Amino acid sequence: MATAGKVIKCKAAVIWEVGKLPSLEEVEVALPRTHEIRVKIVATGICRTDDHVVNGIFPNIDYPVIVGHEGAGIVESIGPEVTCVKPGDKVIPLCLPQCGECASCLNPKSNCCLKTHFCQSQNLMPDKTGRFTCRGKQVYHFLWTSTFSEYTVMPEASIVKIDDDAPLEKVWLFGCGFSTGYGAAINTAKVEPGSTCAVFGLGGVGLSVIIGCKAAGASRIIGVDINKEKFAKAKELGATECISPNDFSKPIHKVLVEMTGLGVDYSFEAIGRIDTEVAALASSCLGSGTCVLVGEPPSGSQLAFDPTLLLTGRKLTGSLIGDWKLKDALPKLVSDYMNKKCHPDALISHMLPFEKIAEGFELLRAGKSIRSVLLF
Ligand code: COD
Ligand code: ZN
Ligand code: ZN
Repeated sequence: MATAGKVIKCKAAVIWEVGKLPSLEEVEVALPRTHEIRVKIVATGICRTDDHVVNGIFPNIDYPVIVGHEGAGIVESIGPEVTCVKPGDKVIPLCLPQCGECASCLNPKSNCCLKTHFCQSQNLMPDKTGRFTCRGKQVYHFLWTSTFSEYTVMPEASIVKIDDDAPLEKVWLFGCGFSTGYGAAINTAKVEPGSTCAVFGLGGVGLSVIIGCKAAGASRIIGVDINKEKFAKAKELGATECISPNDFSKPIHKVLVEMTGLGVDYSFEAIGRIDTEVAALASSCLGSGTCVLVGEPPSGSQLAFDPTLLLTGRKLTGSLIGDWKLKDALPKLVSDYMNKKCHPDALISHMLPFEKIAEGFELLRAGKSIRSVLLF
């Protein structure tokens, strides 16, 4: 492409400091170095995690930063020794890397690559230098994706080629929200046909859990959210009932236990709060229930609960990006989408030009959107 080998000037949204919404800027994007790829982002969604960085509750972030981790685009150019993609390929950036070499990547039971931000910083490229500058200042990367920039750079561990015919304005959903929730149900919980499920939080991630529970054949799926405006979509996607904790004087876990006898077979927390994590655990069935934590509470949080909840046979586990090894899984998920085997499109509530990113954040904060997609 004509831009290959040159520094690119393009639009991006920069969070200059905690508490400030991403501001539209012109940034410079340097050339990709060895084992790096520069990508033209076509579409990117806004996830609550991006807002967590705005609010300073995501751990170990350096500011100014360009966030965005649900995106899809086209390879613009590649650095030396890149073999996994070529210019022109359609790709999805991976918010959870798969380096293919670390102990986790070599362990078939783990997707928690040791290059993820849980193990080391992803605020700069692996060689500890950045590719973004704005107004003469270095701007940091986020999760090696930074999809709120028209052009972005990522290492080979954080990118995967997808089907040439995939619609980029749709399949960005597989970069986080849909894969995270859907995988929590089918990979982590392994929901069984005829089972009962409760899903706490009916945002894009919780709704994707519902899609997964339904696909797995659950017979009863109870959505839990304080925002009743989320109920219609949850029911459209497979929830059989929806309840709001605000409608009951007793704790919500007691309501769920009464509704189901001994509690649900599978409960999921897709909010990222300590109190709802404990409520989800206490809602799961005595003797055999499984509770899956999907949301990540603010950094430094500690979970406290009565251990007899576990001694009496409940299992508590967590799910990171749906337990997928993303580089292996996403091409298949995208081809399932192309073959109409899964339908996350209903999660896209708003389509906006990239310049309206602030409106996208406002819709998320007001509880009016599920996923807003920003188009470059
Ligand atoms: N009780 C019930 N519902 C609640 C409560 C409450 N006390 N508080 C909020 N809710 C509801 C909101 O009304 C909303 O409908 C829903 O919970 C949350 O939805 P969103 O749209 O804000 O969030 P999502 O679906 O985009 O993301 C949720 C996550 C849990 C993934 C996110 O917040 C998170 O914890 N991210 C970090 C974990 C991670 O890394 N995940 C993968 C990459 S994002
Ligand atoms: Zn996300
Ligand atoms: Zn790895």
